[in-house]
Amino acid sequence: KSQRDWWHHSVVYQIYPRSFFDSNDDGIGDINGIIKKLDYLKRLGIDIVWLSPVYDSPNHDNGYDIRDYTKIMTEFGTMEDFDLLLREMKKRELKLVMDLVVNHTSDEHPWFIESKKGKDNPYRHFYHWQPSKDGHPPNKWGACFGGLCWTYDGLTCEYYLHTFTEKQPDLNWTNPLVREEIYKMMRWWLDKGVDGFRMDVINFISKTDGYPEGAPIGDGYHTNGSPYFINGPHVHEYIQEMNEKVLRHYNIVTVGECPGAHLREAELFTSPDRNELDMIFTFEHMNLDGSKWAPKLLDLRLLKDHFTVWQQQLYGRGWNSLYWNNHDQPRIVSRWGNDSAQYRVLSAKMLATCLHFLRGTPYIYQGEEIGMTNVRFPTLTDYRDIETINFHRDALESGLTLEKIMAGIYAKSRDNARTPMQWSGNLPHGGFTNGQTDITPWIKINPNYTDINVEQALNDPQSTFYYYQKLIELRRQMTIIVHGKYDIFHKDNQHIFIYKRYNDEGHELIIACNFSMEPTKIADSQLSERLKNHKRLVISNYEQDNKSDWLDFRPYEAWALEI
Ligand code: TEU
Ligand code: CA
Repeated sequence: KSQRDWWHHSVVYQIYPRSFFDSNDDGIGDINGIIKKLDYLKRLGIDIVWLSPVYDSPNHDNGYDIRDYTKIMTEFGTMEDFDLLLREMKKRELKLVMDLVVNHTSDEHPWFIESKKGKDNPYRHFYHWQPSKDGHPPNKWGACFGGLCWTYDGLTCEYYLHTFTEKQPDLNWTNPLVREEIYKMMRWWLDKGVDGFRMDVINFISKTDGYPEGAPIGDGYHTNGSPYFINGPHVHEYIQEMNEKVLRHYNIVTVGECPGAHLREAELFTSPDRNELDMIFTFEHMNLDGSKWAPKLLDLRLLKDHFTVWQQQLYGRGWNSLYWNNHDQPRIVSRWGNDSAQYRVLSAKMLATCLHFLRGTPYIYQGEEIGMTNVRFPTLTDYRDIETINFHRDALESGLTLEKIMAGIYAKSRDNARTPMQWSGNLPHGGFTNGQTDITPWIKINPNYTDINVEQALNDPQSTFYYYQKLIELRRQMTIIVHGKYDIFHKDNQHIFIYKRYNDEGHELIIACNFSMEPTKIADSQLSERLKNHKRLVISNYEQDNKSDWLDFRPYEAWALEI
């Protein structure tokens, strides 16, 4: 069994290929670009790469709308390039996790094209088709990126279901033929030698029979259908079947992306004796700072409670994934740290400390390791993300001021994470593409690449990069980080997150992070005394000579002590 649990002590790096590295100067990141940067990843020390979709796609949602599951997107390269990537990764003992997008396909997938042709088409029931109800759509569920979940098709006079955009029709998982096709495709990739899957919105695949109407959501028209398609009635049955027919026959890692999944669902998905998945991405902590487009300041106590519950309750019952960032989230240093010149590096290291000493498998999103920040493009024309574009349109229609709209976009747009990777300070594109001024990258680079870039980070021993490198190395050296138990101190403190990792043999680490730019002191003489008598300073984002009180924190100070 333990040989199959390698992902317990692994660190994952997520690549969003379109924005990673462009090897042929057309302004779009590609597979050969990834191959060129494998030694960089090796140097960072990660074990696994999760690759966002590289499959053939019309790119309405940047590859999360797949037209052909076994063809590589032309802009990214060829299947030969992919095979070479896999070989080069194996050579370096790096594992490759593919994105598996099977809640929906593109509307240009041959299955959907067939499905549209007629009610008797053999592919009709690959998707969710419904007749109108008294001249209206089957219900008023709002779709994830705006508009209705149903689109009418004039040829057969029926509606099809899409929980995302109209170009992403949902597959009908009640149909065993659909499931078999998906399993076949998964085996095809696994037989090639890939090491697992990150499963896109996998807890959306089962819909409640009859598509019941949801509660009004307050925009005057749409309703909330999510109780009927998130964590739906048969989802665990399907995943157990997928496990039985595919997953268990390979030594792989699986992570389910699960918006709206809480502790109970996490346990159901990841408890080893249920034979489903290895871990899930929860969104609980991502939803603590207000709604998507109307962000609020984070109350640190809520974040501490979240981690405490998950760390303690999943112990021995399941497994956590640990993340601050991905291609859908704003940059963490801008979000819960401080991206000013004075505090950017300090706060990026603080956030890394907080996350990387927890129990679970950590995920690093490209650019996080050099402290890349959010971007502020002056107008909508520079944005590419379909969610952002749709929000802008709907918000304007609903009468929101442009100022408020842009404030929401600056804080939360997914494009914050999707600007090109900042490899160097070289003009004009920061080393992302070597195309000259006649080439524009598919999305503009963050203008701060002149200061924040990989070349700079590698030349600076105090950089965020080397701090991440050390955290990764520590996880490799110290089993307490992988397997230790967790407890929290001073849970009501609003600025400091201080917790311990420990085992029954008396091994103990205490980790502390000041989430604020204020110097803060915790009055706890007993704890202070224990900290003074520590065995070893494991890591810190400040120099720690002549420290008199470990509970007296400077702005964004973080440290870990072995007790
Ligand atoms: O994201 C699922 C998801 O829940 C997102 O809608 C998320 O809430 C939103 O992006 C936050 O702004 C997955 C993929 O990660 C995302 O890129 C895709 O667009 C989406 O599924 C549809 O495939
Ligand atoms: Ca390219």
